[in-house]
Amino acid sequence: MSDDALQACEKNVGKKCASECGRTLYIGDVHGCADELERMIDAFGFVRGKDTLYQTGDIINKGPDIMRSMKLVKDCGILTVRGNHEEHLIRMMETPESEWTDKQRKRFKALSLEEWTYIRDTVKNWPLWRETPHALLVHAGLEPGKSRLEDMDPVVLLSIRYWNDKPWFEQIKWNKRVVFGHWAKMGFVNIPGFIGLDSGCCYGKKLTAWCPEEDRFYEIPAAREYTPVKDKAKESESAPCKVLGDNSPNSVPPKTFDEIKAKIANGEIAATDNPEKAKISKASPSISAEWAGY
Ligand SMILES: [Mn+2]
Repeated sequence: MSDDALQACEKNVGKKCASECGRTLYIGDVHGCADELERMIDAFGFVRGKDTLYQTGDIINKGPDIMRSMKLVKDCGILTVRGNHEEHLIRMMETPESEWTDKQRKRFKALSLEEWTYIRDTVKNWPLWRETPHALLVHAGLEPGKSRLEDMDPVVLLSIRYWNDKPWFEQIKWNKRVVFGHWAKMGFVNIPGFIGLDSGCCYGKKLTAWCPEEDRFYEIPAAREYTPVKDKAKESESAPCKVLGDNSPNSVPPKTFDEIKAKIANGEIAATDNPEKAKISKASPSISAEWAGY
């Protein structure tokens, strides 16, 4: 920084001076990849008390070091939003253990009850979205057809990818840039009005971040593949169908993820009399399948 700029900056102490004095970094989905998160913060040259860090949610699960990721969030004052994984944890801990799925049981074994309780109590305070100076920050995306965030279903904000078979961001006009994560398979997105930062670090790809002041993206390659990319269809082949109260003796449980999505799309297993929920099921069966336990 030039001397003049520095002086101007010092005169402005207490005023907004972000472009000279502080920078901002928006970081994608971490999923327990604490090494890569730490290297990202170093690569950016984060200065405590001066720079601001944001993150797209999904700090927990999948990767090797969930507690250390949580600690970095706390120690660096990272401003996060809630991801679907954090939301699932909150809801799971409100559910009796006897009702947990095998997948939930397996995930829970990664840490102690005390650790999960600490995480749950922390992530409960994470908002579904943040209005920041440069963008609207949200975990997955926005619900097409609605203009107010308050009117959007939280489940959609946390889980949307496709909506009527097209990416959600092709169906949204927003008055501000939207920064999101969640969609590792789509990967890095940088189109006018939208920045998608989940580049699949836990799948051995990379952690991506955006600095608006420098108009620059940062990338940290994953040290290794921490978790395999799962084939949801295969995974659900033997999964019992516990979808939304379908206990009729003649019901045949769906065998594949596509089958589940199809059944939800044509209303067979999305037993809901809530028209808003029914609309979501139709436009994005994956969202309903995920929240029904798949
Ligand atoms: Mn997610």
